[in-house]
Formats: sequence, C-alpha cells, structure tokens
Amino acid sequence: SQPSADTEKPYYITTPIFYVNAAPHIGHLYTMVLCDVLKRYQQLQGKSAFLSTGTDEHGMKIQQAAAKEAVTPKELVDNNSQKFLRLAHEGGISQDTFIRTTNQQHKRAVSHFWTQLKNGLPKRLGLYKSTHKGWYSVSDECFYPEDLIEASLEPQTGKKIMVSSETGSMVEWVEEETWFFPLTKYKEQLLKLYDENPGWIQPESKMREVRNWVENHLEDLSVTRPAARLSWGISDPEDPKHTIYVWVDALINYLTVAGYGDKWHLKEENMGIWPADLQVVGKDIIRFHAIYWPALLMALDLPLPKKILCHNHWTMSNRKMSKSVGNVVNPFFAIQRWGTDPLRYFLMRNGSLSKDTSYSNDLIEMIYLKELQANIGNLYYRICRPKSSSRWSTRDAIESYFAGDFKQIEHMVDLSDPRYNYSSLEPHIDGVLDIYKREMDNNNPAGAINEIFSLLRETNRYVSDIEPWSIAKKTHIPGFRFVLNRVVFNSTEALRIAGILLQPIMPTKAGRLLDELNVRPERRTIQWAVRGTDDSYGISPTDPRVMEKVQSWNTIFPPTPA
Ligand code: ME8
Repeated sequence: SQPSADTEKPYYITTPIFYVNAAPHIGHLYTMVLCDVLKRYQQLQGKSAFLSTGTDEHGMKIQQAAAKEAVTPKELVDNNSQKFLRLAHEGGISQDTFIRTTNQQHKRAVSHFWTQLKNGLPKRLGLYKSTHKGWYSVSDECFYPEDLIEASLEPQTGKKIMVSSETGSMVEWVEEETWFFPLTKYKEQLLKLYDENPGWIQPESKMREVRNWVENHLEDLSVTRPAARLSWGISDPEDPKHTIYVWVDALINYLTVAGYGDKWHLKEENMGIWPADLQVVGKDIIRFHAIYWPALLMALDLPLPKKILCHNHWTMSNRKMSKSVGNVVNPFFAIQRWGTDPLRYFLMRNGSLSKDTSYSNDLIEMIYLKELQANIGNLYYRICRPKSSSRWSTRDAIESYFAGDFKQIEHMVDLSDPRYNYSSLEPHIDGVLDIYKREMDNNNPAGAINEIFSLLRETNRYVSDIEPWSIAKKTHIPGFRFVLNRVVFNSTEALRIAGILLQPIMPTKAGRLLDELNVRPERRTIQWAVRGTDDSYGISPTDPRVMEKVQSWNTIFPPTPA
C-alpha cells in the first residue's frame, strides 16, 4: 500500500558545505536561501522537509589559510564555521542541522565509507594504490587533466605559471603515491544514469556538460594525499600515511546527516531521510556532485540522490565572486542594509540557474522601491490603512459593510458600466496558483515571484481604476455597496493569496502581512491560496450561505466589537 503522507520520508534538501578558509560572502547566502525557499515550499504544501547545511573544514586550502594567518587549523575552522552558522541565522535559514566535517560522527561515517570502498568491493571496483602525477590546484582542491591546463602570467609578478583553462586557478605539478578510486570503471553506469534520468541534473545545459566530461575526460580519481603534505584531514584508518582527499570526506557529509555509519543498513526504514531529494550546488562544483558523488554511491550500492540542481554565479565586475579572488559582498552588511527578507527577495528574484548575475546595490534599491514598497506595500496600505488615518481606507469599507444593512446589498448596479467591472481581476487571481506551483516545482522561485508580482501590480491598477474611495461617497448610486464590497473583497483576496505564496521567500514579512489580515495560522498553507467563493452574492441575505460568507470574511478582518 502507498505510504500515507505522514509516514513518508521528509523531503531532504542539501546545500553544499562551505569551505571555512575565509568568511562567507553573498554567493553562499544565495545558495542557502534558495534551498530554504524550496524547503519552505514543501512545508507550504503540508509536507515535511529537512534542510542540511554546514561547513567543509579539512584539506589543503584550509591548512594553507591557517598557516598564512598563523593560527592552528582548528582555530581557523572554529572561528569561520561560526560565521557561516551566524549567516544562516541572520539569513532566516531554517536548517534542521548544521554539519561540520570535523565532528566525530562525521569522521566515523567517513572511516566506515572508506573501509567499505577499500575492502568491501570486488578488486576491479575497489580502491588501488598507484603513483599519481598531475596538475593540482589548491584553490579548487582538484587535479586537472593535461588538456585543460594552459600557461599564463601571474598578475602581480609577471612570472610564468600554469593555470586551469576552466577556472583560471594556478596549478602545480605533483607526483606522489596515493590511493585511487577506479572512476573509469563506472563510466557506463554513469552514462546510463544520465540517459535514463534526463532531469537528474537541472538545468539541461549542465547535464550536457557533465555528460561530455564523462565521455571525454574521465580518469581514475586520486583519493588520498600524503599525510606529509596534508595533515589536516581524516586519515586512512589502516594506512595513516595517507589523508583522505577532502572531496571524498566532504561529499559523505550528506550521508552523515542522514545517520550513515556501520549500523546503517540498506533497509529503507533504517535510512531515515536518505536518499536526498534535492542537492543544490553552484556550477563550480557540479562535476563533484554529478560524477564523483553518484559513482561513489554506486560503488557501495547506495541509493542515489534524486536530483542535482545547479545554479550559476553572482559576479562582481564581471568576475565570479570568490573568497580566493577577494571581490566579495559581505552578506552581513547586505542584510543590515536591506533587511533579511528584502535581500532574500532580491536574491531569489535575480539569481539564475543558467546565467551569471551581477550584484548591484543600485539594482536592489530600485527593486526595493518599485516592487516591495510601491507594489505590495502600497496595496497593503490601501487595504489595511490604520484607522487613525484621516483618509478613507478599504478597511473602513469592510467595517461599514458589517455594520450595514444586508438588505442594501442588491444587484441593482448597472453591470454594463465598465466603471464597475469589479470581476475583471478574478481570472488573474484564479490563475496564479497553478503558475506558482509549476515554477516552484521546477525549482524556479524567480518565475513564482514574477507571477505573484504581476498579480499585485494588476490589483493596484484595478483599485486605481475603480476608485472604491470615490464610490464610497456616491451613496446615491444604486448598488454602491455591492460594487464596493466586491472590489474590496477581490483586492483583499489577491493580497491574502500573495501573502500565503510569498511565505517561503519572505517568511517574516509575509507572516506579518497575514497577521494583519487576520489569517489564522492553520489557514496559511497552499490549499488556502484560492479566492473565496462568491455565490452568496445576489441571494437573500438571510440565506445561511451568506452567513458563512461573513464568517470567512471575518477571518481576514473581524468586525470590531461595538
Ligand atoms: O566548494 N555565486 O565550498 P565553497 C553563487 N567545500 N554561489 C556561490 C558563489 C558565487 N559567486 N561562490 C560560492 C566548496 N557559491 C566545497 C563544497 S560540498 C560536499 C563541498 C556557493 O566554500 C555555491 O553554492 O567554495 C558554490 O557551489 C558553493 O558556494 C561553494 O562554496
């Protein structure tokens, strides 16, 4: 039988775990927010979801950064990991766990995984020892094949150096004895995975890139570094002269979070939240997640994540924002300047899966003024303007509706007068939810935002065109209350629905908006994001359905007690 909704495993979503060689920047916040929004979208549908994030604390890059700052690696990682945790907090991220690869549970998980790779597999599929020669980039923490290396000049000194033709990072020639993972033996299985699951890597363009790499550049993977060169890491428990390659260590974090270890059996009930439903990464690390990671899992016959979602980069002056380059936006300053929710809104609105986006304060300011203030803020103010205001508000209209005589609500208005075309907004309100769901199911909050804001824009225009405030004064027009209340009702519904749908993106602001509209907490899930039915219009006010209608309006604006 089908598992019922509450026994279904939670939707497990992961961010990469971030290197702690330096403080976080806006790119890290972006990935966290994207994952958080997608997690909250699951919850909006009433499903349970689990979000993990954390820090990647081993490896050459960390060891060198510590040496440069003249602190111990432990001091460096403790200090910087705190900053990522604080960023998650200030960024409104609702992570369920924050993993650090230096914690004991993770080290045990890695040792167990490692031992399986080494001893638990048929010879041709397991680890083997050999001499490794190749071009290594410390800043990218990986080797590059010969055909992807080129000569360049070091910017400061003009000295000739070799760099990766993909990332431009400096590489050095390394020759050493290491353990190898026979990645090439998994080539057919990987290609089969891609062929049979065309949406496994999103977007499609990245799938093509990955497939091309597997077809043309696949080499066995060196998975240890000599402990003499790299001591800051997890060592091979049986062969401590070798330190496990930081990427193998790091990828296993996703399993550690799911409780992986020697007691973890392949029976589904023991696997907790694994497999991950969605693993989000930047394009810089797609290869590790879409090639090495599934191959490692295939080796141990573990279930694969269901989808890898890859996004492009935030740039500054046309270069990828990066800790190593130093051209970064401090996310703490950005949050302080714009507020958590407006910044989340901007990152989700402008960030992109398929193209790089440049970060600009002028742009944020413009979006803040035009969309948040002039659009949603303005509509909110029009509908919920505080009573103290001397100007007429739609809230006053609703109150007068509740205070008024129901018998006056008759369909006497001249419906052919385009001026009173109060139902023109309704198709748009009714169309929003499907589009929102389609975009969010496609992991595209930008598309969802676009739809919500087009509804809000149209609602503002609708209110401006009909001018309910002037109708309110024209008590001589027959049916004025009817029109007035329909206009107020429709625009309030648009705002309420937008508020529900914006919760994943701006949890605090949307929550406040729904509070102001008196939407009960249990009515904030997606099934409530539909317009209230209006079949009570035009029928006898004593019909019980009218009373129901009044009840449901009450949840938005309860009548003030006399
Ligand atoms: O790669 N724009 O860590 P990392 C958008 N520890 N996102 C960006 C970005 C930018 N300019 N810069 C970084 C590592 N990111 C490894 C990962 S996972 C098992 C190990 C985000 O600190 C983006 O998600 O270099 C990118 O993939 C990630 O930070 C890399 O963070």
